Amino acid sequence: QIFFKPIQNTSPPSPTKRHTKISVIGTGNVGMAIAQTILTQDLADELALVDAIPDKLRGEMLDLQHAAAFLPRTKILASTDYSVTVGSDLCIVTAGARQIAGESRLNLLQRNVTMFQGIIPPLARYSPDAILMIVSNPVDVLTYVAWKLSGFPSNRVIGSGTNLDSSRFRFLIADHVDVNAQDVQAYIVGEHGDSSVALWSSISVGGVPVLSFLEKQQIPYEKDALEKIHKAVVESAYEVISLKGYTSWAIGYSAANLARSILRDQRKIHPVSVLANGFYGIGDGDVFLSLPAQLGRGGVLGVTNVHLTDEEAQRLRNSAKTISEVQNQLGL
Ligand code: 6V0
Repeated sequence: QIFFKPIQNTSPPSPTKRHTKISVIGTGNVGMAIAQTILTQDLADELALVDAIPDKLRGEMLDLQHAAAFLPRTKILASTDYSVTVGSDLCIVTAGARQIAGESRLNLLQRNVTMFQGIIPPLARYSPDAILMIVSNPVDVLTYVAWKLSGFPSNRVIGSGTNLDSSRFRFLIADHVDVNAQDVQAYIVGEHGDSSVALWSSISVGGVPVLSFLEKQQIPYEKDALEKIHKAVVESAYEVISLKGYTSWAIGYSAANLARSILRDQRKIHPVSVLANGFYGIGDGDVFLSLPAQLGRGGVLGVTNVHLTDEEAQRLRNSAKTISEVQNQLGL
């Protein structure tokens, strides 16, 4: 009112422009990489940050707010109290316990489950219509845990899953044939991490299906060479962690990429962790793992019926079995 004289008799703001709110839970390396990508890509009108450590949280909020002059306008809030997340369209959970030296994976998981018991119910209470995106590891099991604890329908609970693994895969193939990674279509599905499944028959470069092209041209290729690329994808996360201590930038872009597809109703297909029962012969118990899923404002809109070889389908079912066995030990 001091600097601007309001214009009288203007029409009310257009009702078609929705106010979009994203909450990020856990402001560690991953949470902050996601937050800053969301800001630079102008994905939200309001961004709420939550963490258990108040000083670090306030420091991160101020640091981001100080970039306001260089960014699209976004209101940034932060609190250790979940009321700050009220009315979110999308809640991204990155909070995770750090592995203690000598601790088993199962024990670490159990600690993360206890942590989720304090995170998911208040998130669901304050934003009953939100979509939950889980990033914390082990992401497939924790997405299942979030689904159970939230009481949300499964289409509104998604794990970031192998969207990142697939991006690493596309980068390696693109690097190999010297093209833009955005022109490479390739999916890794299944469990995020060690037992993930590369869908070789799905690879195309600029619309050309690679394996059938090689076969038609009678260009020999070694199955071993393909396996090596997949192995490099699996090992790349370990390599980054051994070199810089954590991974952040790629998961930041990966999660923001999913946020865009969801909030802007892009209906794009992403390999993400979804409730997988009934797809590709996966049947024993409720299990979340990554399948190529179409994402939009309603969350998961459907799962693509990609062609899997018998071996790929079997590997996927093995992945499901491994995840299901871990879940059964949690007593949820
Ligand atoms: P980090 O830097 O230790 O950050 C974790 C954050 O969580 C810290 O700021 C903690 O204070 C906070 N936190 C701990 N307990 C709570 C709680 N109860 N409530 C709210 N906040 C809490 O870890 P980093 O950011 O590197 O990783 C976070 C998680 O992401 C880990 O589980 C990683 O394994 C996982 N990642 C998942 C990836 C994926 O592709 N799905 C990729 C990279 C990392």
